[in-house]
Amino acid sequence: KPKNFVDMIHNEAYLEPFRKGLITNESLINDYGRRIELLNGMWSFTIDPYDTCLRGKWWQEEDRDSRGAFVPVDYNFDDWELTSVPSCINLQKPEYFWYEGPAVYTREFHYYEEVGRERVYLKVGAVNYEALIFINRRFVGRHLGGSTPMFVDVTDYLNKEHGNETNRILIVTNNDRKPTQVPMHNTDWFNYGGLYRDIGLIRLPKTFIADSSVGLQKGSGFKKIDVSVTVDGPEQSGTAAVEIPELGIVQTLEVRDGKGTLEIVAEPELWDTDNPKLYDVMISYATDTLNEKIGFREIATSGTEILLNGKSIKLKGISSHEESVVGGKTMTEAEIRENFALVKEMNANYMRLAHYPHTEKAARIADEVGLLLWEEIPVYWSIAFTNPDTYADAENQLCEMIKRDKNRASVIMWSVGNENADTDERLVFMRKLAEKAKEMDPSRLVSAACLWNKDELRIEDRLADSLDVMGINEYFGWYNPHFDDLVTLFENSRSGKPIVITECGADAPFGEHGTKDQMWTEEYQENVYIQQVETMRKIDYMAGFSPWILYDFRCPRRTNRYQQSFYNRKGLLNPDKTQKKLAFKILRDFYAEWE
Ligand code: GCB
Repeated sequence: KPKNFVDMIHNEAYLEPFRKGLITNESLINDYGRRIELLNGMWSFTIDPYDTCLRGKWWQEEDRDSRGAFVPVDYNFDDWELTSVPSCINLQKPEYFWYEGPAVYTREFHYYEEVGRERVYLKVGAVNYEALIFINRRFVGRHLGGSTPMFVDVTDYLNKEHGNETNRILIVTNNDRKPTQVPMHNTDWFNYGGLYRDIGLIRLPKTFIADSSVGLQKGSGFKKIDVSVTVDGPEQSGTAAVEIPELGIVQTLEVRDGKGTLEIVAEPELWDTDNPKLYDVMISYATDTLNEKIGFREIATSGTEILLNGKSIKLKGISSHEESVVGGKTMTEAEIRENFALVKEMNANYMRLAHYPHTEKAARIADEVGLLLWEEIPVYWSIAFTNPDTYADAENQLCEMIKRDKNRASVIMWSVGNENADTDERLVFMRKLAEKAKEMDPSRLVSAACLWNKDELRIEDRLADSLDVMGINEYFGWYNPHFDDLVTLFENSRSGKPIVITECGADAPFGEHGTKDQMWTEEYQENVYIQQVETMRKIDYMAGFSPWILYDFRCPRRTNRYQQSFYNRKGLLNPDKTQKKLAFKILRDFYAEWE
């Protein structure tokens, strides 16, 4: 608590207690199948551009004066406005639209302890970019990274009396853009802020299954399933049980020092995009049981081909941001399903979830409907590649994404970045990330959306040696006017590994018509797609395609008043997805026959 007024307004050390490095997640992170008691709903809220909450230590709520008023005198959570959680600050009121900076959310809740489930984790689905969590006047933890969840053990922070005692949670969010963050201060998307995914409590027994992976063993001829389990709590050694009722599997697994693995001989029906078969899998240990739905499939490469379950497959896809005109980054399940239905309508089987981890609900739904996914961390453009804190932040986001989604059959690729110039510093930084992804998950492919050699018109990037699949962003017909150069680029690049065109496209607001030579018209965009797919047809080593982008998205950099009005217009649909542009059909027809 500040000693006096002068201290409070002048003391710039107010942030120090919270900035002791990066607080990474505790062991639990994949909460699939866990019951979550949501703390969503109406929260007291204020934007706090001058960081007054942290300076004045409002979270300590310590004193009341002789009148019963909070000290410092001029704040009271109950007098703040209410906002609904989850949501993006910027869409709550017109005057918050361009807001970037600190904000404070707080609410009270009751908590009654349940015998046998005494441990409690708080899950914060996502906060962009920094979250400082306080419960009952104590600092609980900090999370960095705008798109991955935070799980923290709050057992010792809660009031568990069976009386009327309440608990107060207070979260300071901050979506300031900074050159040392991941992404840095300059991107091509809107910087929504706030507590924008679900938040809630997860009750667990004292010893619980903190992590598990279940999947087909790579190279086993689709005949073996690998299971691994990590437990947390006092019972570090014992026996876990694994059941897959539909396959008649009931087996045990020995856990020693908190870890155990098991190889099961089985021939499950394989998951693929036409037959997204999921099995119920139950893992139990001590008094804890975890239920997952798992699809068994194998993803691999051979030469320039990508193989799904041993068969060559073309990734017919489209890129997408996580955005809705109504909710910003807060996407409803219905909106995710709507996007996936559009992808299916396009005869596609694949989606690039750009440029940061989307909600885990996306991969869960993709498992169910049968779509392949590329997931990515926001190592975008010119990251502070020489800064060790920036690396730690990037790696943390990568690990959180992999831990969160590693049991999803739909996810086939981890991407470690997008359009980063091929410098020595970047090579060191991103190679380390690629190696980390491989070490954590050898069963999936690692990629990045790379630049290419513009002088020699050749697909060339030193990071390629560390990647399974090479992604290429190219904008022939838009940023680069000479379409013939694409043919030369492909001819000059005899790749030894699969290449996916991760981006290409052109801007056109829906309803803007003209000739195919007039930029910013649907006809121009359509013609770019026509030329692009004609060229693609001639290239035998092309393994996938995910043009930019399914629908138009908000972007502060796009300032052209008539054509853009703060939207990137490279979508195949308009921002609310009610209208398809002409190019949609070109891609749909191409995918119907591309083999
Ligand atoms: C790119 C970026 C993407 C942009 C796009 C564009 O290469 O990867 O984030 O939005 O170009 O429209 O310029």
